[in-house]
Amino acid sequence: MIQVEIYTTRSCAYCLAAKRLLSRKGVEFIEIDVGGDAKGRSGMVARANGRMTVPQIFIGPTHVGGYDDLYALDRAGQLDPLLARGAAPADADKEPSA
Ligand SMILES: N[C@@H](CCC(=O)N[C@@H](CS)C(=O)NCC(=O)O)C(=O)O
Repeated sequence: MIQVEIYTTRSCAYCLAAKRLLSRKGVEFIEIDVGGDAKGRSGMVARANGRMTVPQIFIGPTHVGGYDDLYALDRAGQLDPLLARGAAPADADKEPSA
């Protein structure tokens, strides 16, 4: 299965929601807790094209974005194919929401 990574902090409702959505789908993920980890956080920001909020979710090479983006992908029927193949969805180059 494709590698799924999620940057989180402990007190983050959006992180919990994202993890629940992934878990409901039976997806295993690597959680990177950047709470109190300034170096980890700046690594996340660099990797996430400047986005500073948690969660930041990566599916294989694809930067999905935050929970809203994950949810929108799922609603659009694009999350399962992405999880299955790890390729970028057709509109992956669009500007993600904040
Ligand atoms: N729209 C974003 C909202 C994410 C968000 O606001 N996350 C909060 C924590 S739950 C955050 O990162 N706040 C700033 C911070 O913790 O530094 C998403 O769906 O992921």
